[in-house]
Amino acid sequence: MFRLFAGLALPAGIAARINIMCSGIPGARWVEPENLHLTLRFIGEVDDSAAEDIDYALRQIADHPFDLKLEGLGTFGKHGKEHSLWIGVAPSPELAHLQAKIESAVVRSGQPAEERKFTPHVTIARMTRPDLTRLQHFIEGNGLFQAGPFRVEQFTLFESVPGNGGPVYTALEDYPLT
Ligand code: 2AM
Repeated sequence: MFRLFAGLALPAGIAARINIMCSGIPGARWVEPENLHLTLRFIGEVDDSAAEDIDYALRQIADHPFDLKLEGLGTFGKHGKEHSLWIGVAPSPELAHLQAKIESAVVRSGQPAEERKFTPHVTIARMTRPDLTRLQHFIEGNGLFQAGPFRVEQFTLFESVPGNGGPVYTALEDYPLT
């Protein structure tokens, strides 16, 4: 069985810049720079045969490279129970287009459709009952964060493997955009 998702890896320089920012919230579990990514489609647990079908479907996607910019910060979770801190993405019709193609391909391969709206983001920390004052300071201090634009020339099928320090993401296959 594999726990899969399709996404974008970040350029190492941008991941390093994000990593420098990642401190100052007690209890936050910061994502290691090599694990920073943007999820395009969470797939979940599948067996070997389904993984092959997904890989085949993703290989059929034809799309163009495009530029993408990261900007801003946000959280998921109700006020007081924020559980996820993320960097946002500047509006990108090209990213939405690629995401829609990936969604169709994954469904064509036999997986159930994703019901939730696509909210592009790069999770930088996971939190349990964060110190709200420190979280607020972090967001105010880093809210103008921007990175890129950088060129997106491929997307990737990742495997998520649980580890002691949080999940580790391994790239299984890259799909070039040409
Ligand atoms: P997150 O960054 O917002 O936590 C690998 O786990 C990736 O898939 C992560 O980027 C995670 O999003 C996303 N993910 C994990 N579980 C998910 C789920 N049940 N539904 C949608 N996305 C999920």
